[in-house]
Amino acid sequence: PQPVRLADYRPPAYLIDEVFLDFALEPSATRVKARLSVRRNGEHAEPLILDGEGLTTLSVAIDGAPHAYDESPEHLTLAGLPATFTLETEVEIDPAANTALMGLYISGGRFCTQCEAEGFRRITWFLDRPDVLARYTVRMEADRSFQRLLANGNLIETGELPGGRHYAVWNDPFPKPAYLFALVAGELDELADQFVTMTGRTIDLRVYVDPGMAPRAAYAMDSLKRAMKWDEEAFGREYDLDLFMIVAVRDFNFGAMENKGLNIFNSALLLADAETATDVDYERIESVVAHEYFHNWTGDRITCRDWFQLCLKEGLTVFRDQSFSADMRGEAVQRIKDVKALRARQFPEDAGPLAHPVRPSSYIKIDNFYTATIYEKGSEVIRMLKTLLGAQAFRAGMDLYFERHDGEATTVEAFIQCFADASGRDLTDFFGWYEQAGTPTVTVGQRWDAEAGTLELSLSQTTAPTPGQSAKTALPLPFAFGLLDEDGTALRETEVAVLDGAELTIVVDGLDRRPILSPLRGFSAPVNLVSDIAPKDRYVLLAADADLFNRWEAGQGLARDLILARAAGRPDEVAEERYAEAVGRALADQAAEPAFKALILALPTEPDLAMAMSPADPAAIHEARDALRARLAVHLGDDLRRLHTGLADGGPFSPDAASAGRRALRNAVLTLLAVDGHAENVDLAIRHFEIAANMTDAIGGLDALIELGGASAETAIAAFHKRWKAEPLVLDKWFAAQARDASDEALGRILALTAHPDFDGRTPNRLRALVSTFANLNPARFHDPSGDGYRFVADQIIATDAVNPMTAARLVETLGGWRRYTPQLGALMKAQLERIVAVEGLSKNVFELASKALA
Ligand code: DPP
Ligand code: ZN
Repeated sequence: PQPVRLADYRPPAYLIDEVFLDFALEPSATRVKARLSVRRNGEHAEPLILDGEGLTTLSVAIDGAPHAYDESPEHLTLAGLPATFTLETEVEIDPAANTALMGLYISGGRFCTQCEAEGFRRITWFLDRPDVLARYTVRMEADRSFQRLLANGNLIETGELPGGRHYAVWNDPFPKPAYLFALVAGELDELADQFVTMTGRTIDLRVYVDPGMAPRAAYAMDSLKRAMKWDEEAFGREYDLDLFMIVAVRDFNFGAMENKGLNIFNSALLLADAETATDVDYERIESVVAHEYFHNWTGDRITCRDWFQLCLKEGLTVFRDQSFSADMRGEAVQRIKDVKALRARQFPEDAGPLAHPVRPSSYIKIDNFYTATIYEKGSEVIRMLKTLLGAQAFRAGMDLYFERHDGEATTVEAFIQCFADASGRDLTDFFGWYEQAGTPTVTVGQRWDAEAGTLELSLSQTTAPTPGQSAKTALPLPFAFGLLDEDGTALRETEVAVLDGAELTIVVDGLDRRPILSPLRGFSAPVNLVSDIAPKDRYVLLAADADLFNRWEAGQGLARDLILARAAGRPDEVAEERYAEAVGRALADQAAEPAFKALILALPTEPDLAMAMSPADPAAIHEARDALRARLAVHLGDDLRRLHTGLADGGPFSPDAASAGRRALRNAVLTLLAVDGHAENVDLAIRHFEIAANMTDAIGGLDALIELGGASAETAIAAFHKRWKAEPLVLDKWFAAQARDASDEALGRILALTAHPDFDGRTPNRLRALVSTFANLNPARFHDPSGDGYRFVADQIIATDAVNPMTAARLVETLGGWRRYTPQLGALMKAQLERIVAVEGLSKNVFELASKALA
């Protein structure tokens, strides 16, 4: 397959201004008539080349008369065209057979669509590229059993038809690219509400869900209203249509999709109640509902010129949703969670064969670039921009962007130019963050001159080569830091220095005591930090840093060094005791929030540790990490059990951040105790599970019992299944809990779960619950020395590729880091990648990632 390159971008040869679509919906044979008002773009005699995939063409006419055309599997070519004309086509498609879940498909007996990135071409012949913006009118008819007929924009007309059929006509007044088209038809319950905007307009809000599920949409609706309000206050953005709809479907490749006026959600990210959803689910629902809503301005009103600009809408919208979540749930806790996610997913990507810039310059399948780099690192870049410019100039730049580019399909350059113009700053070097892949390493050295009372900080940065980019340049980055004394008293408040070259020296004077450096506060730049801060100083930071992120970071750094020393065969028991005592003090801190303490209590994850060990030995990491957990569990045992009891909450469930924080801490305590099979801990876990009044506690209990193993684990697994077998979203959690089982004997059982009658790999949620959870969150068993874990994931990739290439490709990255592991493991991983690329008829999606992972 040939890559597409940014350098080859050309404006479209034709533009489409108006689209009229008429759908005769039938599950296995849907007819789609399209009437397009087409206009030649400039003076030329080029043909019109339309995109299509899997379409059966029935007719083609120009201005009402049949017209000759050339048809290939992916293109329809028309020559000899006037400057403006109407093109009419009719095609037939088979939604029932659409297992790739791109284009028009059926989920749970309902028609729904997914068109980003290139799914619209599976519906009709079109210029399926984001820089072709058109106004859409959509008529659809179907059997009346497909009760609701929904599309983008405003409902214009509905009516009955003979033969038990009905129809609806929708019009979307805002020009949009085809990837934002959506259609839904089927039986759905409705949750209705309203929102009054800042200018006093009343917007009708509708959430559509499976029959009987409307009560579970309440939290999504509440999140939506808060997001609408927040976008007005934080960015001055008001909603534009009179109606905003969200539909939940079970089978979905993404988490959710921002189609204009008609967002479509994976039901896992929409439905919640106390019994069936965890606090983590609530948190994600809040942030994803906000994310898709925020796309209305950053994505829909202003869209991408081409798919290389994906971060223009995604990085920016993630930054917006993270800012929203910080305001809803607390800045420090949110920041820690965001950085944990960045390190878990983006740092390994940036350090491996699939590393790419935030704005890539070539791709084979754009579907493969919905990555942590585009999203999470893309957001970090915007965060740095805000830190560098200050909140006011940042807002001015955003305002200018909305004013200047509303209604356009634009580029990252144009976006950054708005900030340069609004602030008067030269952002040429900053643009390097979009073009250079790899995580910079920032090294900070200190020289303390007691006599002079000065601290000299020397900062330097380097970035290791990444595929296709051997030479790297230094990128400007904000380095926020503060100083404390040995008692934890602040000597200097946070200051932001700019490391805008390879090196920078900062001198702080007027210090009357030896300062302790609190570096990179709030994780002010997405870098790996290397510092010479001594453990005793890190304990001061852990206890007293005014920057809560750095308090957490100090604890993580201490734990990481202890675990890695153990993994290397050099355990330091005295230091481990000291760490356990410090964690005990942090837990006793009355001023700290439970949500924060829960984060303090969690040791660095195994994948995180693997990034810090070269070559990585997952078995040694797992064992060493458990040894430190055991030390904490034993050392703090009584305190932890008391805390567990004290945090028990008898009142009614509330998903608010404070209540969720208490549950998080109580479950973190249980997680820690589960490493120690002491009878008291087993009893505690059994009770925790049995009396759980919400899903957060039920899953916490189930995880703990599975880790403790034995008969009580079997009982819990069976009881959970019995109770929840009719609830697909909860059953996903049952699969995931078992996929996380790291015990030595677990592998056989996990692999056998694909044969369970409830396992269906065609449902992406179920597949991810088992296979992604296993590969990403169970490193001890995924990296089992037998290689069976790798083989299992490869089997699933190959099997899934035949039905849903996009979802299959998402699993390839789990094998991509093979060079970072011990030679024995690396060879086994590589062998599976080789097996994958050798498969005949492999999709472009999987081929691109697997072959790059091997290169
Ligand atoms: N639905 C995906 C997202 O919102 C792709 N746009 O990020
Ligand atoms: Zn998005």
